[in-house]
Amino acid sequence: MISKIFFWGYRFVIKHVWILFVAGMVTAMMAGSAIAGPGGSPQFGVGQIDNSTDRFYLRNSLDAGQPDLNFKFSVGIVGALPLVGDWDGNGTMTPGFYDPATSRFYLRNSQDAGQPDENFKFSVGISGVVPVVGDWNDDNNWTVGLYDPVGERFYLRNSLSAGLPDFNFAFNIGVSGIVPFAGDFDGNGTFTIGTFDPMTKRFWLSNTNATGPVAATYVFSVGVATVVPIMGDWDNNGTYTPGLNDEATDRFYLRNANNAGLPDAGNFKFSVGIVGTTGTAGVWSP
Ligand SMILES: [Ca+2]
Ligand SMILES: [Ca+2]
Ligand SMILES: [Ca+2]
Ligand SMILES: [Ca+2]
Repeated sequence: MISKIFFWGYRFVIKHVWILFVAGMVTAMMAGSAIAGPGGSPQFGVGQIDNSTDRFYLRNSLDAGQPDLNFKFSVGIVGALPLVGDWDGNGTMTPGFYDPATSRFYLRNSQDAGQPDENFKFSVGISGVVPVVGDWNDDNNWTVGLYDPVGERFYLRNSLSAGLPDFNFAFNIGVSGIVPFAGDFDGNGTFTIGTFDPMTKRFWLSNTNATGPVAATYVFSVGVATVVPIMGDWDNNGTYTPGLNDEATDRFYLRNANNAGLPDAGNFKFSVGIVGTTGTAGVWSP
């Protein structure tokens, strides 16, 4: 019973946490162009995920409007946490789930209903860990990781399979309750990690997947208490920068630089009229 309460309490945190990864991971794609940005590079969009029905609502642009597509991808597990990433390296981000109860990932390579294309357990034997995703080794294929909020330690793996972490390092900033995320903050093709403090809206970024100095830290706040972080390459220049999503209003606040300032990359509401959806971002169309 106690563990159940703990789990649900954690689930709240985790839900926000993974939004970050999702956001963070969201970028590695540099291909294609149905909705091309400048130079034919891929365009980031936003999404809302309805955790109660496992339905994904995706919009291909960074502005208010209707979803360009929606689909249900479910693995039938209550409490599984949704993710998005480019699992097959084709430039398009697709859905997935992480089941905290079994430490198992379920990933799909297309934006539609069906069975997971990848299904594996990645565990570091620690309860309460939350998932992060990204391309840790610059081979275009996004893989998974786990963050332990208690030990402030990241465990990242380069393949979509069971096994040991390829990276295992502390990123200790001495603040409790922080939320992890990932992104390519320096544009070198490799995703690295960061953390966000929901209380102060402070971001800490690292450009290496190892214990080391903080590459950047700044407060990005829009004066809204309930926002959660979402990282993305909003202007298609190759670098991931911060965003904030207010789940209470479904409003996104996006910034094009890794420093304090105004939401110059977007300030808009993307809602599907369902209470309790989780905001996300990604390149949905190659
Ligand atoms: Ca893909
Ligand atoms: Ca990779
Ligand atoms: Ca990088
Ligand atoms: Ca950018």
